[in-house]
Amino acid sequence: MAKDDINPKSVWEFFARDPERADREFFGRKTNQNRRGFLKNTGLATMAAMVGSAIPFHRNMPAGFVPAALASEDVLVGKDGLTLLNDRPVNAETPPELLDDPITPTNRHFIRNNGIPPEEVDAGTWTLTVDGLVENPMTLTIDDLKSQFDVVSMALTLECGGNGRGFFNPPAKGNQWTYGAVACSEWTGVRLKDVLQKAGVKPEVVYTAHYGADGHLSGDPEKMPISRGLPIEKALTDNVLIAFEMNGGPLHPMNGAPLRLVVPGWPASTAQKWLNRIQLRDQVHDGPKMTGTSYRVPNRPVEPGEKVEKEDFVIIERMPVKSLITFPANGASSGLETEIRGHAWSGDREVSKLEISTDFGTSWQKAELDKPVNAGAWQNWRTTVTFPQAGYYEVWARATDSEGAMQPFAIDWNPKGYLNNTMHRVGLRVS
Ligand SMILES: Nc1nc2c(c(=O)[nH]1)N[C@H]1C(S)=C(S)[C@@H](COP(=O)(O)O)O[C@H]1N2
Ligand SMILES: [Mo]
Repeated sequence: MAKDDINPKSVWEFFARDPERADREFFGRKTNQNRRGFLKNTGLATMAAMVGSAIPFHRNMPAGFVPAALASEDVLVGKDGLTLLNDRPVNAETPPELLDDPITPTNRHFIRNNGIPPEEVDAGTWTLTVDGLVENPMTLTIDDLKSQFDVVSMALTLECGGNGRGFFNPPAKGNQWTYGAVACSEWTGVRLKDVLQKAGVKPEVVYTAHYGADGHLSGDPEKMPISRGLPIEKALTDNVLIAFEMNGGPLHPMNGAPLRLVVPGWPASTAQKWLNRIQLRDQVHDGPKMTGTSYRVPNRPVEPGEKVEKEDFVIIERMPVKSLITFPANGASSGLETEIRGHAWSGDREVSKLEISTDFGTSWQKAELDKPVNAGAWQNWRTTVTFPQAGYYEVWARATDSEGAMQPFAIDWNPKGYLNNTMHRVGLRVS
């Protein structure tokens, strides 16, 4: 990397891959025994220019790090108000009150990365290979996808399997998502089904395998951060898309530009970003994050903290019934009367009822609940509540789906902290 083509993104990327080398090459900083690197004049000037100010305590800076202001602002370019959980890899969630729109704008869609996104993507030359157990293996450009298949737009809900993990006790390792690893944007693309059918699905196929262009955190080009798949029956449903647009514009770079899968209602880990290959297999796919205990839960209820044997874990398929209160925000002040609103969803099913309680679950009132705009979209709901007097209240929301499944009050614990669909609670100060 030449010093004169500095831009924050590439600086950040470089530091993310190999901080000590980046320090050395970028700022001419050498790491000594006590791991503190002194910036030389040019390096110091460069860093100061990037953070927009002189750095009085620069001698105290440890080696191999990116100034926090630079890192956090930089990785969330094009996002608005997201909470950064982690910057290597980048993981950011959306506070519930910023998910208030019926359709999630691109700048509010959460980011869940397992690796390092590809640096330079060119939608014009990007290709998707469809191979494995197909009659006609194909390699298609995005223009080929647009010209050879029906282009469709759908609002589709993506939720990380680990959304809500932060509330598990005993805690589970991994990103401590609270509420906001979920979104419902409008995606434009072609149906996975149409592409697979054109390629010709051989009778022995049981599973898909998805591959993307992001790099492993170790920098090892032989390793992939994640490669998951779907049972072929799910892959052939109508609302699994290969998407090249999001909310009528390009995909955000962190949400998989220029091409990704969108798999509504299933753990969003199945929705490969920076998609460049789909392979059909005659066995359950065994890529990274597909095996072991990744995206798996015990095949039976377990005690909190219980040790579960690997062979007792099953792959998560549909996501459970859940809802979110997006207005008012937790901790807000309100008058005696206020509107309450949010969204509800249940993987592969419809939500049939949304109720709210303002008296800690003693009584429940039904909210007005919209039909999904299409299968796979979350459902918007709203209601007005009148509080009997001033004071502190909690609004709780619970959804019930078409099969009668209802959100629980307490977490059904599992070792990896998946599938937390407990009721959302919002505290209000009423005056
Ligand atoms: N190539 C690739 N695809 C990926 C991932 C990834 O790290 N790399 N993360 C997956 C996970 S775990 C989730 S929850 C969703 C998140 O999608 P988003 O970042 O667009 O919100 O992308 C999935 N697809
Ligand atoms: Mo995820």
